[in-house]
Amino acid sequence: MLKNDDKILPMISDLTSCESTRTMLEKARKDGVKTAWDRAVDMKPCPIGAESACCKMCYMGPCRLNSKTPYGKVGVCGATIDTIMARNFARMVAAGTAAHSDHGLAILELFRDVANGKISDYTIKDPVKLEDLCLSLELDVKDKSIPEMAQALYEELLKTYTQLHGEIPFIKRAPAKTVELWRKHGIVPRSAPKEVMEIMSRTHMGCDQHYENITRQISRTALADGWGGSMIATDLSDIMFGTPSPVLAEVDMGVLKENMVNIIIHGHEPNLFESMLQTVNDPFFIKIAKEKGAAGLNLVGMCCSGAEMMSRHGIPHAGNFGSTEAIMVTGAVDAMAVDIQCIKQGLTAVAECYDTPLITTNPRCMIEGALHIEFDEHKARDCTDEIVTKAIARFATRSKPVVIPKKATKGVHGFTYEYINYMLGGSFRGGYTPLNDNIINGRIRGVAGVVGCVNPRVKQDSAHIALVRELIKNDVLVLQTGCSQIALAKEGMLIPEAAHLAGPGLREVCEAVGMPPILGLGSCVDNTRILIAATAMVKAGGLGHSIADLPAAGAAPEWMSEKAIAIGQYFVASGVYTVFGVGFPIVKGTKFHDLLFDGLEKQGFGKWGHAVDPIEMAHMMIAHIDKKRAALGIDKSKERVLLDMSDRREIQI
Ligand code: SF4
Ligand code: MSK
Repeated sequence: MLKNDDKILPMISDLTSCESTRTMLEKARKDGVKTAWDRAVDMKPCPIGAESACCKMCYMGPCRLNSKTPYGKVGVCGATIDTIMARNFARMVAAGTAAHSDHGLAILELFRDVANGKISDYTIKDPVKLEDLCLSLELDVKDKSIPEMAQALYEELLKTYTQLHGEIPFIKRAPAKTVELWRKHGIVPRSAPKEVMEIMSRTHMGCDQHYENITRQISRTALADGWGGSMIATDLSDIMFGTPSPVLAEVDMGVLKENMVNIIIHGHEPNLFESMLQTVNDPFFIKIAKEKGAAGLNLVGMCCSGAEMMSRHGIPHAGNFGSTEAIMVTGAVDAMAVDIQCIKQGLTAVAECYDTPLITTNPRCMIEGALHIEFDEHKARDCTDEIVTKAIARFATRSKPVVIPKKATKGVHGFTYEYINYMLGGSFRGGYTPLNDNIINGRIRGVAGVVGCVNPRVKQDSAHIALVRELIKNDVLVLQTGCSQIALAKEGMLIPEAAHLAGPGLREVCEAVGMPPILGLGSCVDNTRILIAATAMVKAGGLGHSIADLPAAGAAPEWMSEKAIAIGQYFVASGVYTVFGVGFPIVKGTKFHDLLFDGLEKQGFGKWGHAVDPIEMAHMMIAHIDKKRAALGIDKSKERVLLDMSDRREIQI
């Protein structure tokens, strides 16, 4: 067991709003186990690094500039604060784009092998979406079989990874005016690897040293994420594993069961989880678990692959990124298997304390001290069967006391662009017109995407919850993904009954449709569902001609990852005002800051915003929504006019 140092530790109630995580952090302190929150106390953020005012692009430095007097000094090579910050920001966007695009490529290759029959464990579950996607890319589907359509789609989408010139395929799905803006600024992505490579090359010492030019490449790269790698990951996963539709699911640590073998999957790619679902439903393994005294096998998710599986299959979810160490303190986790992204190295030490096997499964993500059992989709069950065997063995020899928080909150998850289309218009008249109409008539003030991580520098979940409450109270419909969605799910707010917390207009719409005022759309890669929903709003008419015209805004109040910065930038480049909490890795008052927070909007894009206080953040977003409503001429509520018969005769149709 690790020992707590003799120092004053923060109150656990100040660390997290999640009751279960709080209970586990108290136990962790008693058990002498350290988590990210303890390490955050020990690790004061470097104030210069926090604002990207340092450069280590070459060994004449590293050079540290003073963020108090940002123009008082330059690097040894002469690089200014704007060059240094833009290069650092660019590399964050490149890393985030690479992460999502790599995930997308893995899904694309899986899709190819499912289509050509080399992988038989998965199938094409949503042929309607397959055909729709082909049509949206103007592919010829006439007389084509499902495998033929899949092959054509694969070949088209492969351009997202191979093309050196031209435009990535999914650009065809964006509103024409938005694409026109991208073309005008020369930022339509060619392919994800090309854009990431170019960022790395342009940010090398002595290359691109104009923050405005670097910013163009930042946007181009981020667009390759949102309209490229991430979108491929979402849409092909839907085609293979099923497009989600609303499903009731439980969220929080109470989904663990003391008398069952508890297996947690944590990460981002859905394929490991899909195969695990087959293993835990295999009568052979259920029988073995029972022979060892368990009531059965209990598969639960965490983080984003958990959010995806919850959306598709209603699989219980145990908590977001912040709780992945804390959950092992229950002593009830018989195996935690991980794939890629947002997997803390600190998990190994906690796993060791509770004799929980921590199993890495992906060759792109090994962790020193974890057991590696490689997952290969061509023989997927080899890996998942072995993980379950290890979990059963751990259950049979459980030696640590088991303490499971009781809380598990039911909520409705699994909304998608497709389901919203159906929900608002029905099977035959599906469409976004009813949503637009309710925005135009002012019942719904606007739409907000509240997404992203949790971060031990912020009281876990607190900013997400406060922000979303304030938005819906002000008649803003909220779309959610990732760890943010899980925060609100634990709070019990992803249910239609939460409409009573909404303003009168939003409440009326929610009650009429029977929907929650907060729609959960899945994992962080599924933010692309928001892009497509925004596009559908533009195309439905009445709210302008580009995404930038919509009364909409986005936020990531507790962000931490480079992926979050890439997502933020692709929303900004697509036309959305995007507000981040915690801190912002740019020095205020600099030219680069002015460009991101103001100049981009003047060019026709969205822009960045920053606030730590969630209520302030909500009102920044609402003010922006109101500004867009005014620009559309829908800011004045129309008076109800009562017409008599002579008035009616005057109306010309
Ligand atoms: Fe310093 Fe310039 Fe080298 Fe950066 S590239 S470390 S600013 S000398
Ligand atoms: S897992 S990127 S902490 S949302 Fe997608 Fe959560 Fe952020 Fe990771």
